[in-house]
Amino acid sequence: MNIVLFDYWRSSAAYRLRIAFGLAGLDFSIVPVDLLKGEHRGAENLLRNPQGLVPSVDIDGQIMTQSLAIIEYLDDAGHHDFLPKAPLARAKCRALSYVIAMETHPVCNLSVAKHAVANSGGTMEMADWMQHFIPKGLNAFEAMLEGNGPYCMGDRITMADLCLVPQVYNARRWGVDLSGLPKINAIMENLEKLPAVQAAHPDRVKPE
Ligand SMILES: N[C@@H](CCC(=O)N[C@@H](CS)C(=O)NCC(=O)O)C(=O)O
Repeated sequence: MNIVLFDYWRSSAAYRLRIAFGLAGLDFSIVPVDLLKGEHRGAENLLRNPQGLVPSVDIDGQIMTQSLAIIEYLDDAGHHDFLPKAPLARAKCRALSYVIAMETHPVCNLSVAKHAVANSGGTMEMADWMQHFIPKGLNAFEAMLEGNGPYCMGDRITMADLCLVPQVYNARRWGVDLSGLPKINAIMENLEKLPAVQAAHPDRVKPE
């Protein structure tokens, strides 16, 4: 299988996929798309990703977008189990994932946050925006965690963990206080021991 990830090192959604490929033992190459230079809005990226976002993935010539859809594809296609098999647990895993990927991450997207700050009349900085929205999501995520780990859905790493790692990275980056989230902190400690999670860290893939 030939996999190319069109990646931005600090993109949460791309980070999810780097962890997924690593855990699945799938080799992939990276083509950087620099968000700071606006490359995501360029013609080449729009052909791959009409939303003008990263990541996109080319798997054996098939271009795919939307990180959660790609993670579910890897599960459906039998490359790695990223969701529990039982329908109820599967739904709960998706619910945790969506708290981050559908409610928290989209409002903290660079273009959204920049727009809000630019129109705040100087009353708000980027960190204020992040420190408002990231805790909302992570507090809910913490409350929804049912077991005692070691991972979000118990013994196996799932899509929910793949969503959590980049969101916590962002929380730390923006100075969000995570001290009131004991379950998340314990799960992160377990996840951060894994070579696939370590290898996917933004600092490890940041272009020179
Ligand atoms: N739901 C999409 C989200 C993709 C997304 O929001 N990508 C961000 C980086 S994490 C992006 O390209 N942002 C560019 C911008 O905001 O202009 C996915 O999961 O793939």
